[in-house]
Amino acid sequence: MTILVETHAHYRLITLNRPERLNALTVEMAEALSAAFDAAAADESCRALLITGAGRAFCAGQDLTAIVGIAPAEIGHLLDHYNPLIRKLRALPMPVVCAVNGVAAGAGANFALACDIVLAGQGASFVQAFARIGLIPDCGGTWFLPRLVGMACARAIAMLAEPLPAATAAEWGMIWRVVADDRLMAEAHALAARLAGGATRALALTKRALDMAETNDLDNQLELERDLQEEASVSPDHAEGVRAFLEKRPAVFTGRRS
Ligand code: LHQ
Repeated sequence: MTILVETHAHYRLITLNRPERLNALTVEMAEALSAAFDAAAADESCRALLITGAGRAFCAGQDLTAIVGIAPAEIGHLLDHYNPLIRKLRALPMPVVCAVNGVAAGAGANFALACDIVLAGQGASFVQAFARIGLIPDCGGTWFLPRLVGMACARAIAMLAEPLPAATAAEWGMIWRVVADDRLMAEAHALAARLAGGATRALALTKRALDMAETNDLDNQLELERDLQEEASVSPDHAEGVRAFLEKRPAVFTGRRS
């Protein structure tokens, strides 16, 4: 199995599972991930996702042994299998946590950056390996990187293709936090569980609003916030949140979408 899916209370753990190849991506794996995202989106009781890698790496990007023999002009078409994944991940109606447990290279690095909250172990690193093999950063890399770290750092990260240690990635704002390697999964599970207990509809709409802010001007963003706030305000979790505040007790959110 190229991925493993484990169900926890209100969230799912997806583990990239080709450790002997540092979890390098194949079309089969992309299809399995796509099906796992669809299943999560269709299940109202799934209120967060946690993604990590098996073994010592997070993901080494495209499996380079799988592109041997493919006509160069066809290689771009491989992205027809990966681009839908990035789109699906961004559109998932729940927060996605990524626990980067080791090296994240090429498309593997950008797959991590596409997630909502990225935690990394101290020993993890991010490598935009593409330049080393005469390719350009894909899977959203050229979009995510400048937005996360600014154009000056994005250019150097993309063109030099040097491993960026997790601590530097956090310092530069590329990821949320670095934790000790032996604490990574405990912290990541705690974060996923906490998000899964949140007001899921509001979190999904927050994700959408922040994504739209990347391209909207302020006027359009204000309009969007009004529309999305209307959607959030009719959710049962909004009513519960206000009730809990007035009754001076912790809110118990259900994540029900209506
Ligand atoms: C691998 C891989 C790998 C196969 C390690 N494939 N076996 C491009 C094309 C078209 C469309 C779709 O999108 C893309 C996007 C991309 O992702 S292009 C970028 C592809 N990725 C890379 O160029 C990274 C290649 N890997 C590396 O640079 C290193 O392996 C890293 C820095 C990830 C880790 O280095 P080490 O920790 O020193 O490990 P290693 O190199 O010894 O790798 C361990 C094994 O994993 C080894 O196999 P072996 O049989 O010798 O034990 C590697 O061959 C294999 N492996 N990455 N992408």
